[in-house]
Amino acid sequence: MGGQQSSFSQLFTSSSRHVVMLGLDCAGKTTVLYRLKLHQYVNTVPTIGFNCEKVKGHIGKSKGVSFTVWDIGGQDKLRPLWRTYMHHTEGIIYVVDSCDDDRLEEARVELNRVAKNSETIGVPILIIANKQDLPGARSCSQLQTSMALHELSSTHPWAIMPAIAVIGEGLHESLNSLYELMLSAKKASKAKHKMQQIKR
Ligand code: G3D
Ligand code: MG
Repeated sequence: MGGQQSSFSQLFTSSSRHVVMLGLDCAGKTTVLYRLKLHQYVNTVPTIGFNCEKVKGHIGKSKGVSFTVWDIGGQDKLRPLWRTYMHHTEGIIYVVDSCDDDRLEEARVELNRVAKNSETIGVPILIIANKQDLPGARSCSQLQTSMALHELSSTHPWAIMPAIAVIGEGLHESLNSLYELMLSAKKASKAKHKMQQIKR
């Protein structure tokens, strides 16, 4: 199931919110995408390049809202590609394997790199603390501390949500949480623009 199968003419419509999903390889990004899209578990293979799907929000403010979600391959040799997909994105989902203590530092460094990229400044970031079903999974508050998420606050609205992508738990809640951040960011930017106009 690859992005190549998607119709590009359908993807680039303003009626759909552009969201990029990033994270290390094996964090569960492709599982998240196809759970959101198909409401079933899809046996994934390592993503070479990207997958892209249109997904509809199911709950809260995101209910009925259409999202175009890009799932970008997370292997280290593919990470330079992330930059390309961050252009014009309205929201970022960053998936973390909550059990993979050995790679938590790598996940923190990569998230930091994303946050420092000038293309993403001000873009809301929703961190998914995935694989909460596994023994030893770190809680959201533990990840918040160990990944120093407070450092994001100066440049990005952000939130962290727990999930079990294999059964779909927490995914629509996460999408809704991202959408709420996107709405607040839009409101704040509109207000700032208005203030600047008044000052002139
Ligand atoms: P990626 O796209 O980020 O590289 P994938 O990750 O979606 O391909 O998932 C990597 C592996 O993690 C897959 O297992 C997948 O089933 C598993 N996984 C994803 N989400 C969860 C979860 O919530 N809980 C558990 N226990 N496993 C999860 P395989 O065995 O196919 O490599
Ligand atoms: Mg993948």
